[in-house]
This record gives sequence, structure tokens and C-alpha cells, in this order.
Amino acid sequence: MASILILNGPNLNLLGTRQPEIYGRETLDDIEALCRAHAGTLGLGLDFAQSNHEGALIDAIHAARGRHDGIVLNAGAYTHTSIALMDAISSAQVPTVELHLSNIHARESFRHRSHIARVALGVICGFGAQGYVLAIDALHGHLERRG
Ligand code: CA2
Repeated sequence: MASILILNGPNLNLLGTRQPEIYGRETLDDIEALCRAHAGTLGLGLDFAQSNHEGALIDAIHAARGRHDGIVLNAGAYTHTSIALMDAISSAQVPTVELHLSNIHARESFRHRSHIARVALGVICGFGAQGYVLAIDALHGHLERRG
């Protein structure tokens, strides 16, 4: 059974408590349940994690090599700043879909740049919690085609 890792970065543990107009009303637990239900329908194994610490996210990406077939990464604000996360993804060589709840291109200019996009399979943003489902589908399609 193929297995994927859904990895969430800083402050995403606060989802559902503030700024619902930007990030939606779902909590991260709601999103995990959505992802588990969807992965189940596709026959995919799934691990779901969140950390506020850049190093812990890097460790999780390294650990995904050999354990997971793909990663859905919402790196939060580290998306816009972290070359270390970008290097972790390219060295782990695990296909990674970059994901954001909000449309980062419709927001402040500092959110327009992504270091992750450079090494990602593709990028999904602006569809709220449903974006996680879209990202799982994208990764699943990629893994199926790759065989
Ligand atoms: O839209 C996304 O998913 C982001 O990755 C979310 C990050 C932001 O820095 C990125 O530019 C885009 C921020 C996550 C903060 O989440 C909060 C949730 C509720 C209350 C406060 C922050």
C-alpha cells in the first residue's frame, strides 16, 4: 500500500481559532479527518503531522524517505523564507506537493515567493481545506502514473 505524509508547518495548529475569513473554519483535526477519509477511499496509507519548528519539519522530511511515497507540505510561513526546507525536499527525493489554504498570490507580496515551489511536483493554493483533498488526488495520480 502506498503511503503519504501530510506535513503542516508553523501556526497551523491554530486553525479554526482565528482569521476564518482567510483560513476557513476547520481545525487541523478536522483537516486530518478529511485527509484520512479521502486517503482511505484511494487505498493510501497516511501519516499526518504538524510542527512549529523548522528543524522538526526537516527531520520529518528526511524520515519520509523510504517510509512514504509522497508528501503534501503546507510549510506555512517557512514557505517564503526557508532554503533549508527546500534543500531537505530536494535531498529526500520524495515527490512533494506544496499546499496552501489561502491564495498566497492574492495576498501580501512577501507571500508571493515560495522556495518550496522550486522543488515541488506542483502547487495548490486558495481552496481552503478542500485543497488537502486536491493535493492528495494530485499525489495519488502521480504515484499511479509512475507505477
Ligand atoms: O495559506 C496557507 O496555508 C499558509 O501556508 C498559511 C500560513 C501563511 O504564513 C502562509 O503564507 C500561507 C500561516 C498559517 C497561520 O495559520 C493561522 C491560523 C489561525 C490563526 C492564525 C494563524
